[in-house]
Amino acid sequence: MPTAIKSVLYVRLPVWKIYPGGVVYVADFIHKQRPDVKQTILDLALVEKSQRLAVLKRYLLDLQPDAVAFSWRNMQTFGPHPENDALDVVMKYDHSPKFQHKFKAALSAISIIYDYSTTRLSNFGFMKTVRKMLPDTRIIVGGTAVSIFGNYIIDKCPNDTVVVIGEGEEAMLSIVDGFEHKEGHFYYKDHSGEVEHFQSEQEFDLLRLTAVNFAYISKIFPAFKEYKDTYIGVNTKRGCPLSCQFCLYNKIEGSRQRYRDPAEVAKEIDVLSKDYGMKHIWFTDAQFCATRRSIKHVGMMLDELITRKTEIEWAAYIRLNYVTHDIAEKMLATGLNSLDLSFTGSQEVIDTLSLGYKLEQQMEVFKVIKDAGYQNQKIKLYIPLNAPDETLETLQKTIDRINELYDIFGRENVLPFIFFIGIQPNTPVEKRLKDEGYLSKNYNPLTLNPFVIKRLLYNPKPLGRLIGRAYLKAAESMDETSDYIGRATMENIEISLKKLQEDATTDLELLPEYD
Ligand code: B12
Ligand code: SF4
Repeated sequence: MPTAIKSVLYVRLPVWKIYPGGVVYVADFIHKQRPDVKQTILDLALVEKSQRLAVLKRYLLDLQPDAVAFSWRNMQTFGPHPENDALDVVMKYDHSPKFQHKFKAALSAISIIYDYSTTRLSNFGFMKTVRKMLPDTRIIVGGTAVSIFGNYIIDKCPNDTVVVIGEGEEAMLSIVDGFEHKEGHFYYKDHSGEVEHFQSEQEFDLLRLTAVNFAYISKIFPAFKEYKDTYIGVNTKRGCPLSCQFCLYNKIEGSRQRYRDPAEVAKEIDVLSKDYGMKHIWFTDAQFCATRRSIKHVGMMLDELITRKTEIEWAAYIRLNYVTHDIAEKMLATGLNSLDLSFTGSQEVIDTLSLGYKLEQQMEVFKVIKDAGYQNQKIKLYIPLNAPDETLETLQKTIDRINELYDIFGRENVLPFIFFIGIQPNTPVEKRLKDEGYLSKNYNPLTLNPFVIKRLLYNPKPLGRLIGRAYLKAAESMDETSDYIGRATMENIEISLKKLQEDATTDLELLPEYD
């Protein structure tokens, strides 16, 4: 007879402090379906590194849970940008003409990789500790890292572990119910170490995800209040039907967009704001405005927030194509704090990356947002600089478009993020770069080899050098009075492009060293 689980300890594995939205949704769903199950959330992101193992052991001894459910968010975090040290390290190592800079960068790289590998080992160590202290407890591991690297993780887990891929609600419910009637998508390593792979036909119906009961959550997760002044993740939908070449969100969440009830989403946010003083919301949808249909849903949800007079500031990954004047007004009225979007100023690069929109239309929508009551919100441009097929001409086009955005919104409000394509497993761009020989056919995406890791941040020659040196020059001149590093980098690129034009050459080797 399968034994139903009576108690679950959720352990959120360490990350840089960020609200653990995934675990909260899973625990809330289980509580609504099986209110008798006793649940506790331990968030190791909030525990000193040196104390984590001891705290976990104490929880295991005190609670003796029937199941320990780990949530693993990040595993391969190399998607650096100007607010992340790793970008500086890679740039200096690859493009600084100064030996001492390269040497220091190499040392920093060793320490970043050491940290990266020890975090991974210690996470598996936590699972082994559970197995040792509580041999009959079922171990479950879920979260985005697991959704991407599930078969690697199942290999390293102790026996009797379920590794849940993608959404956790249904899989967790079937585990809690005794794991006889299986649901969701998972790998199960049984008591003898044999691995079973299961994927149910049905996708989770998001209408079942009603507003989180935060009164319950704050009881089982007392550290919840420590997130008061951070961005709280709220899901309004899951899935993305688009297929941008570098992206795997559509694989993590599925390609069919499914929606929550807009009134339930608004209620969730209203409670966060009014009862818990949590006023910063990040809509953690893979894409907040992907399609015409999803824009309607966004509109309904924003209407609900307006009716409730909910006071928040919010952000999300936003595509502009379908944003109308009416939607823009609602976005601004409900507290849009920044516009975070992928941006390139060249239709050629948009098409190469299959981003699926027209640049001209996107530029028009920027003006619509300006006219709809824009008030100095930041415009954050995640620029896939030096993407495959980028040329001197496409770079110049991007600079021209950014200059247009400075004119529309004011230079100080536009933040070009120097962002490169991070090559991710099973994406079209990965396939292309394997076919072209840039990556070896059997490279390991979780390698600790710094030279392969560096290649996964796609910034190849010859433009890589021009961009790298423009960035380093900008970084070197930074002080509190300086321009934002992304803007300064784009300006340096523009200066280099002008120089090439004056010299009537496309030979990048002829550019002077930056110092
Ligand atoms: C929104 C988002 C952000 C926002 C987050 C805002 C916020 N306050 O929450 C911002 C922009 C800040 C951000 C930053 C970063 N992010 Co991010 N982000 C996402 C995104 C799009 C959604 C994550 C999310 O919250 N989803 C909604 C919640 C409800 O879902 P969930 O957490 O996945 O939980 C579900 C399942 O995973 C599962 N589950 C989770 N835990 C458990 C536990 C158990 C036991 C079970 C059964 C199931 C389960 O069930 C949950 C409900 O169904 C994902 C991509 C994606 N589409 O998933 C990337 C993603 C998570 N990010 C990623 C990365 C790398 C980062 C950064 C490191 C980037 C960088 N270099 O700076 C930083 C790190 C931030 C940090 N402190 O850790 C990676 C992580 C995986 C990896 N490659 O290692 C992802 C997958 C994107 C990618 N390209 O690979 N991110
Ligand atoms: S729209 Fe966003 S989430 Fe969807 S495939 Fe493109 S990059 Fe990924």
